[in-house]
Amino acid sequence: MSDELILPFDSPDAAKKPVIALMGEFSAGKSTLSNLLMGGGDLPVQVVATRLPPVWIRHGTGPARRVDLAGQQHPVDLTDLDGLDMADTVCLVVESPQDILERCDLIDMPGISDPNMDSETWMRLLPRADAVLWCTHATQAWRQSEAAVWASLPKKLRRHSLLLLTRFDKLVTQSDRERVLKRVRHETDGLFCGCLPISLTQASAAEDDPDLWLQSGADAFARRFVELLHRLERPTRPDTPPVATHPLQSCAPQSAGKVRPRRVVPATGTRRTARPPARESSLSVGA
Ligand SMILES: Nc1nc2c(ncn2[C@@H]2O[C@H](COP(=O)(O)OP(=O)(O)O)[C@@H](O)[C@H]2O)c(=O)[nH]1
Ligand SMILES: [Mg+2]
Repeated sequence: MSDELILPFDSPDAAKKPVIALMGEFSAGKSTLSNLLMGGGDLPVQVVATRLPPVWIRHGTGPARRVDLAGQQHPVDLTDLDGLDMADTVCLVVESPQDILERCDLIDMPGISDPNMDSETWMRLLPRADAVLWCTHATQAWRQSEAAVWASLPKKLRRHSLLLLTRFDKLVTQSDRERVLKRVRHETDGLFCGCLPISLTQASAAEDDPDLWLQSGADAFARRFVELLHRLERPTRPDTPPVATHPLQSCAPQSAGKVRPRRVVPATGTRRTARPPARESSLSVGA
């Protein structure tokens, strides 16, 4: 894997935000997860379509563009991606003013086994990732193809990456949930810093329903994700104030143990300490 690639938005390491790659098989929920992280998202719908190169999502309000292999940027029409020159595309860059993007960049990767997408396409961007959120279908979780790809990726990613058992709502009985979670946790022991069940569709539908948010597993995930970002944040220049926002504040408990779904609120000033461990949700069997 070469890191000779030059990206137009490369910045000195000290000023770099953590880069979080969303990976997994086709249809595992990567784009749904990126929408959830964006708080419902305002990305054009085409960007969550299939058969796309990696989509690098950054903070800003600039137009979408394509980055070619030489690091040059070209305007791109997100409503008409059919003619995209995949062979000469490193990624699409999409900007959004969402608060979470003040804390990290997201890369929505193509499916790992996508027959229409050379794995080189996403492999070449991986050296840029500080952590991976790996989505695996709960009903067929942690296939050999996933284990093989993950084993081939840099070991340093393991310390900060989370495995998400998506579509956990598809496992109906509690015993199935416990069985699958136990098996996957056993099989991936030491390969991720956490393995969490989540229903992305329930979480997306939770809106202002704190119970559904908790039940979906999103609350537990949000806590772990905030912890992860906190660990990954690099010190910026000494005269730079600490990060101004705290993403996924939804996980902050309110009185009576309630949570506030997907609100992003300003931080109180200093950088926060690690968050308390996740509370149990109905999906998180023995987290
Ligand atoms: N029931 C259920 N459906 C999900 C969940 N996550 C994603 N989906 C659905 O699975 C399909 C593929 O999701 P998508 O995010 O596009 O997958 P991607 O190919 O990994 O980006 C979409 O129809 C989603 O609504 C989940 O947790 N539960
Ligand atoms: Mg997708």
